Amino acid sequence: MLYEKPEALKPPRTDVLMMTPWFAPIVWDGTYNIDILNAQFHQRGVRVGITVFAIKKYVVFIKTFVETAEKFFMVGHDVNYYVFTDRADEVRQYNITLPAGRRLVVLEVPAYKRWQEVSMRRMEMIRDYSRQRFVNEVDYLVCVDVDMKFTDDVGVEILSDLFGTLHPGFYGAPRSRCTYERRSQSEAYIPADEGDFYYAGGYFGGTIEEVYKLTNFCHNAMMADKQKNIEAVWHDESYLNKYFLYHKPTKILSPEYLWDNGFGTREFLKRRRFVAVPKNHNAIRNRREAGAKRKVTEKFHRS
Ligand code: 4GW
Ligand code: MN
Repeated sequence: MLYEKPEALKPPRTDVLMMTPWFAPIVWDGTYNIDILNAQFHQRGVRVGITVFAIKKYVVFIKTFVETAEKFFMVGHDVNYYVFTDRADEVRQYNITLPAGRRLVVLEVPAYKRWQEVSMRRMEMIRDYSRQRFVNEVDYLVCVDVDMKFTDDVGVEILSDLFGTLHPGFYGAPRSRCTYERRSQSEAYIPADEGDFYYAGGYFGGTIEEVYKLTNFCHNAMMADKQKNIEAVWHDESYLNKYFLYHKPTKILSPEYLWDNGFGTREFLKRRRFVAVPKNHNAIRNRREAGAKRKVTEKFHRS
């Protein structure tokens, strides 16, 4: 394999942080050589699982999600799509044919009534299936939102023991602007003078072992809060941020991996790999809950 020699005195990017103070790489375009990484991961015969939840009306997102993933996600590697849904028949109707080495697995799960719970219970379900099933089938899990589409390559450069993603609304924010849970009664509490980055709830992953530990922590913390009649301000995302503060990720994905075109363009953003699909709030979301959810939509624009 031929490629340019890395230069110890010439960093490939000087406009962005490429490494955390705990030596976890931050993945930006131009900082890695995908050919080297593909060779390494192929040699190990890596198997990747990607989990998404399509509960209630969110089944409409599955088709675009899978179709665009087939173009851009882990091309050339073995991939299992794990689709958690309460509408298995509708998911199976899409009847997408996948090439060898790639499978779509439909997992039937209950639909919780409150949207906050639909979002938060993802942690419990990923935890339970990690122990029962994923551990036997894949090496890494990538856990993402479904209201998204792939528009550029997402490959093995994202894989690591434990990875999180910089939230596209907060990559440059000081601690005071990060929307961590600030009430000390909550298990998700982060004091004002702590916090590394603000991580997105809609994109994390790692080995099955590490994802198990993460989801188990988050679910248990949510249950403890439920007993105390408190729910963290940004739901599963708040508990995830708490976990990552004290269990530092071994790799961090830049906002290239989780973008919303509502933000326009940025000079540092060389690629947009995975972008939000605009939602018609009244049609897609539970009408009665739509008002409450408006708050969450603002999350993308709250900085
Ligand atoms: C308000 O009525 C709702 S419904 C807010 C979220 C809802 C929802 C979310 C749902 O009805 N079904 C569902 O499967 N989800 C899953 O949770 C889906 O995978 C979605 O991507 C994830 C997080 O919700 P979201 O994408 O709406 O959250 P944001 O606005 O932060 O991207
Ligand atoms: Mn989403």
